[in-house]
Amino acid sequence: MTTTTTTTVEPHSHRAVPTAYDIFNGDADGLCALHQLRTIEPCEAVLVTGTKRDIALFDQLPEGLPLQVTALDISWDRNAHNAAKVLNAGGSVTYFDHHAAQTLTHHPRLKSHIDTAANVCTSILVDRHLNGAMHQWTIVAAYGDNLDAVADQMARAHGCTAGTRGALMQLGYLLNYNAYGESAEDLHFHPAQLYRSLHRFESPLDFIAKAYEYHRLQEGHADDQRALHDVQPYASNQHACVYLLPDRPWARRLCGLLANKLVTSQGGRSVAVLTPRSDGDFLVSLRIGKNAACRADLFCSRYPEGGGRHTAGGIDRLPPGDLDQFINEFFNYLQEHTS
Ligand SMILES: [Mn+2]
Repeated sequence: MTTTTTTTVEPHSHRAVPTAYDIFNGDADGLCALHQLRTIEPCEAVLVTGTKRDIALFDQLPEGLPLQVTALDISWDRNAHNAAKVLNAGGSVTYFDHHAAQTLTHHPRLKSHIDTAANVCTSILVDRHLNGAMHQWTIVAAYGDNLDAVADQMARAHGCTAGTRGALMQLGYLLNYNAYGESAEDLHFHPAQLYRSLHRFESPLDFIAKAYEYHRLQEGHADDQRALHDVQPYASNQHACVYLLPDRPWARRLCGLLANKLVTSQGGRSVAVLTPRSDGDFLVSLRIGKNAACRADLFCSRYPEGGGRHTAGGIDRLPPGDLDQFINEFFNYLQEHTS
């Protein structure tokens, strides 16, 4: 039996075309930032979000309309071109972010709250804007964005008990974990769904105690950790280990976090984690261990879709035929830069 769904548009509908858009990174920081902002400054907006790697979200906006866009936790530089289109069409843009913004310009309808200091995340910028009205969610976001020392300090200043601090940390970690995957299909929850769930809770402790989504994330994370137990290095020497993960959603969720975890447990050795993409190529997450005096971004940028930061880099696409050569080059690079 076939079921057909039809949408009927009322000819004299007074419903306006939506013009307000909230666009945000689907990680802990993006979720917590929008939740705080929309609890204190409510707005019926269309949500645009995705995985942690989906940064160029302005691409998804309709063109040529005077939209009212609020953007959170996505780099200005990656969206500058399409943000300018919104402004040129008569729209307005409010921007909260802590990533690269070297191309930031002034415009009468652009309100930017951008600070690229290492000790802030987007939720901290929203927290400043709202005078700390929902501070516990900022603490969750800081833990989720790997700003543990900043989060600890905020939790102490806020008078959190050790138990509360631990719970907020775990929530930040799990919200962040949910955002990792090649596409939204790999995630336990689409970040828009996770946002709608947590937006019902003024206190993160109530979300932890009552939300189905929180318990599902705890279970999903535990299942993924069990799957990881069977993973062995594909190749290794005294300088580095290379891991090849199976073609499974859990592997695409964990690859970035796994690389972070492995590099701290390998006695200073460097690590590359290769995860099969849905198109057959590999995604590479690479971390330089403390024994080596070299840079992950410099090594990764030898490859067409590679880049990153000093200690953490990645290659978006490595053809399987290049696997052996990649391993040789990685091992040689570390050999040259380890005393
Ligand atoms: Mn962030």
